[in-house]
Amino acid sequence: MKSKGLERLDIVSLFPGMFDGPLSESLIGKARERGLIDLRVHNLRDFSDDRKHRKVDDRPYGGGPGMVIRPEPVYRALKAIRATGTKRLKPHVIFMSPQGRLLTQKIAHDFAVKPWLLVLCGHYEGLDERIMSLVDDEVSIGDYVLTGGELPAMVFADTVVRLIPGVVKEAGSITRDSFQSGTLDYPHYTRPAIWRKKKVPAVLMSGHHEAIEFWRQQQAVAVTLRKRPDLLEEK
Ligand code: 6GU
Repeated sequence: MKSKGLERLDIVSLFPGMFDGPLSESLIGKARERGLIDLRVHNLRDFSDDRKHRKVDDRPYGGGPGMVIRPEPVYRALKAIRATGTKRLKPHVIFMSPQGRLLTQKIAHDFAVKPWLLVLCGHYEGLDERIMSLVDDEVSIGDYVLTGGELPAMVFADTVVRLIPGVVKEAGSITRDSFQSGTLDYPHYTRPAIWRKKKVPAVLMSGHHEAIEFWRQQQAVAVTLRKRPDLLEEK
C-alpha cells in the first residue's frame, strides 16, 4: 500500500508551552487549521509514574552533574500516544539529540513520507539509555549545544510539515528550494522598479520568459559559487 505521507506529528516535551507560538502561526498554523497535519504537543509530566510530584528525572548513577530523565515516564508517554492510533499505524519515534544524525533537506524528505512521527525532546543530561531501544532515529539540527530538544523539535516539525502537499501553496517554491535544486535561490525583486537609485535587472522587466529563466539559473549558480561552493562539489 502506498503511504499518503505525513498525517500526524506528536511531540513529547517537558515544556509544551514553548511550542505555542512557532507551531500556531504562519504556514504551520494554517496547515493545522486546514487539517493537513494533526500536530499534538504532550507534557511528559502527564505520564509520570510519580503521582505526587509528577517528577520525571533523577540523579545519574555513577555520579556526575545534572539530572537524567527516567525511562518509565517516556515509556508511558510512548505507549499512551501509540494507543491513540490504529492497530496498523505505528509512530516512527525520533529523539532530538546533539548526538543524532544531522538534519538535512534530504533527511526531511525521508521523514515527510512517514505517516506518523513522534518526536521526543531531551533535557538535562539526557534520557536513560535503556529507553533508546524504543527510539527509531536520533536527529540533531547542527553542531552546537542547545539547552534542550524543544527548539530542534520546532525546526524539525517546520521542515517536515512544509513538505506535506498543499501546505506551501505553490509547489514550485518547494522544487526550487535551496538544497533541493542543488543550488541556492536566485535573487528576488519587487516594486518599485527603481529604489533609491538602484534598478531592478532589465531582463526581469523584459517579459521574455526564457531569458528570465536562463538569467535566474545563471544567478543561482553564481550565488552558490560565491556563498556555498561546497554545495556544488561532487560528493
Ligand atoms: Cl536535537 N538538542 C540539543 N540539546 N542541542 C542540539 C540539538 C539537539 N541539535 C543541535 N544542538
